[in-house]
Amino acid sequence: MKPWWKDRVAYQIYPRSFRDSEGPGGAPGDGIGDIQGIISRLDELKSLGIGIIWLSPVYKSPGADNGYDISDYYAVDPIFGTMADMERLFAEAAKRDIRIIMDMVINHTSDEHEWFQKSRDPSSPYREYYIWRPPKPAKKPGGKPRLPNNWTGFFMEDVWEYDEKSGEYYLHLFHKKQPDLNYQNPKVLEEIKKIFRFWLDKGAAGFRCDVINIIYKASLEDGKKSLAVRGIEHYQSQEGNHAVLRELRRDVLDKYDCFTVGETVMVDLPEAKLLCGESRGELDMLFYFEHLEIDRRIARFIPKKFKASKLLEVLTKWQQGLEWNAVYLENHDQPRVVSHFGAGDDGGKAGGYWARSAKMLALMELTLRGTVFIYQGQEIGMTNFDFKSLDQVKDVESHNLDRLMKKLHIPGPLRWKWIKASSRDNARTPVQWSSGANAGFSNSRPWLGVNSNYRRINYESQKNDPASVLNFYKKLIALRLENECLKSGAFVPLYADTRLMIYSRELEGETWTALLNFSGRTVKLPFATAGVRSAREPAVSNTCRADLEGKLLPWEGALFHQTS
Ligand code: ISL
Repeated sequence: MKPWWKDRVAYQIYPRSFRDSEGPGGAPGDGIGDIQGIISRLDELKSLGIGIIWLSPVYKSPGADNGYDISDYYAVDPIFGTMADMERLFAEAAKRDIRIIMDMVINHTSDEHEWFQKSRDPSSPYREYYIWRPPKPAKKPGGKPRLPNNWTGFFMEDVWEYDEKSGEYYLHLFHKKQPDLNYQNPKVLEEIKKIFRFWLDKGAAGFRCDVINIIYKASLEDGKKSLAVRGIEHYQSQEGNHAVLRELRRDVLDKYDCFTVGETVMVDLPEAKLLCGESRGELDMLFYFEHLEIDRRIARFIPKKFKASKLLEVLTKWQQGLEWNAVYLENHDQPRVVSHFGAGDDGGKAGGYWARSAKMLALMELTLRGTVFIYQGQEIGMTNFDFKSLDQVKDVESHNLDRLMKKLHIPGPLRWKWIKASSRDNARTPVQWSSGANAGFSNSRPWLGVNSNYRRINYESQKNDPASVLNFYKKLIALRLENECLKSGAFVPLYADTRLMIYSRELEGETWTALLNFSGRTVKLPFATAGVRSAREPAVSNTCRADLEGKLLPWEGALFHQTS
């Protein structure tokens, strides 16, 4: 039987920026989104057609990495609400037939987690929960002791932090307040199983598993010289990592009606097949990054030229290569897609292309094969932040990147350009609900600046406009939900060049053909595809042109339907 999660569209909530509820009696909120705020917007998600919520972390956390540093997996952080609020959220979502998956961060905990605090004592049974090592002896007698190995981390920091109390270093692949757990110790996995069960029993329908392909450190030997994350060959998708995933599935997940989607860093297709092949019993699907990195160097940091042909090549590889895809264009770590692959904010100019390009990208995402994930604000075409200086940016990664670039003597304007293109705060500005104060996100000053375009780009103004980005998403989601071919039909690439992309989806004599222009120029169609030839008018179009006349207008997207 086809699992339920293949028949729904998912929506990611980054709670801090989704919606801040008011204090009692309308008193000012704290400017940080919360669980009550999510509950107050469930009807909007339902009307969009959402059937699954991926909830970014709401657990107790000191917030060094906005909740991806968990200090208590069994408690809700007071900034988001209480456990009773969480229970209400599960219940209210269930009433609307929306299932919630929790974000599970198990590569590391917060350094304020009780396990870590105890593990700082070398004689504690918790010592082996983390990865502690003494310094390496100095190269020459009398020289300085060295770090335990030469690895570099994901946040452009050293991966070893010295702890006075222990007299040793601990490993942290991310922030120093995120020490890595030790999966060579079977006790750690037993703790994780308990945590998984706890949330499944509360009503979770599964998990989004943070950096799940790098949790098992097979060895701590020096890494090969490389620009990006040195040492990764010692922990990326090691056999021990696969074994952990299989054990979690066998002992916990298989006993519930749930699914997992892994966030898998630097993953390639062969590795992905091992992680989520249906017969392997590990993950159900995964988030890869290659399609978002086609116009970036060094992961997402340095921009390079976009080519639609490259995007189609990468999409084809993954669409055809995996049994089932997690389809996404945005998340809380990535730039807004309308700024990344689209025309960006056009300043509200007459004839501007912000809305048209946002719709074209919606058309692409909702006609790919797999379970689609939409990130909060994407459905109204939210754009990258418009901050003017680094002190408005909160993302720890952006600050570390700036420090590193300064060390490398990269000039200020270039540093700022790269931070603007890569900062994770692009996606983290508060959701623009209305043109009111603080974009209707909160009745007090938000924790992170609101994009100044909120008066033009907001939910309220799009809700009743049939031509809005929001209503285009709604229409496409509804179409997809009732059409098996759009969900699971074969993906067939037909044509691409620098600007243009054409592909079809095919199932049992039914064909949908998508034609997409990724540029601000009119482009000639190179040929009339079968689907286009026989269907007179597009079934969906972001320009409403009935006849394409052999060309696509700037940022135009059209979808043709054909049955034989
Ligand atoms: O962002 C990336 C690729 O463009 C990767 O470096 C990777 O996705 C990311 O650093 C890992 O992300 C996840 O784990 C981090 C957390 O800060 C992110 O928010 C989370 O999505 C550590 O828990």
